[in-house]
Amino acid sequence: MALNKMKDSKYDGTERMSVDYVQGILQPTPTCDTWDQIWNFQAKADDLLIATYPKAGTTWTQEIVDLIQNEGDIEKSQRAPTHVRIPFIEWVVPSIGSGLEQANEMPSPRTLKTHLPIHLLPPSFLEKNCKIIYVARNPKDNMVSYYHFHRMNKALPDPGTWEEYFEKFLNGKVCWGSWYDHVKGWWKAKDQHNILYLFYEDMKKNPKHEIKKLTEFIGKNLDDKVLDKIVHHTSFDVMKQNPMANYSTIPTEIMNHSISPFMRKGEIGDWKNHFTVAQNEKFDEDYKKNMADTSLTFCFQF
Ligand code: PPS
Repeated sequence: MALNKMKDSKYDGTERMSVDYVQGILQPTPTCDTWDQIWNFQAKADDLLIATYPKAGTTWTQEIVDLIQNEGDIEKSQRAPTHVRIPFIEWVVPSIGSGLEQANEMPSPRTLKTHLPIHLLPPSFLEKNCKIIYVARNPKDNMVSYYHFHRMNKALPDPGTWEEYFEKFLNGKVCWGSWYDHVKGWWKAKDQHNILYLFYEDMKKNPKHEIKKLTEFIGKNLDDKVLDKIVHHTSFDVMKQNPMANYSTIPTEIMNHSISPFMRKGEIGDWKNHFTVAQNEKFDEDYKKNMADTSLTFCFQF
């Protein structure tokens, strides 16, 4: 379907978004319908891409990157909501807009967001050797965060009960596919391409250290005072109160923060409040099997 036709669609959040498949990966239907245009997206050499599995710390990283690029200028970071400042290239919510159109209309240098697994990334990003920041989060907390996000966000399917969602996540039957394939695919690619691979848990434990890494990767040189300012303005508590970073500008019919706020807890280890003993055992067994072929490791508690 053409993007301009999508705009006329009646999707307004009164019903849950339907899903379909792109090469075996579940995606919201509007993304599937515009897949050819997404796949053929023309990245430019000076694009900076933030890539994540959903709920791995994307918005946090977007806010940090925007502040680094604007040398800690808080007023500039207040110019628009996150999804307007940094288009989400495969995101199409007919009543709100299309990330692809936003990106195409944006002047360079652009910072963009994607949740696509590496094998579905529009090829021009790697062909143009774009800088890519990838952030991964431990799968237990990632799953819990994604479950609550489904509950509050009508642009995703109904998650069902926690027990049902747990099985879907484990089997990769959620939008953007298997967490395992995602984090492992990008991990494998990081040494061949211009990719900085970061972890949510490291950002939580030592934000200044990770912000410095990001600053260096982006090619900026910021003094200590500016770095401290960025640490403060991108802390969970400050971002939670920031309407330009907490998704409160999205209509309530689509994202209902009274069901579960977008800025929910922002912690390491909240999975312990959700996983039963049996689920934890099942998860650990599955994790061991799926992570046997990678050097990638995760931290599950602070
Ligand atoms: S999305 O929809 O995929 O873009 O979501 P994403 O931004 O990747 O993930 C949302 C989770 O990240 C938490 N978050 C933060 N944690 C710590 N510090 C800061 N500043 C921060 N900003 C966002 C957010 O609360 C979601 O995690 P949960 O566990 O649900 O709280």
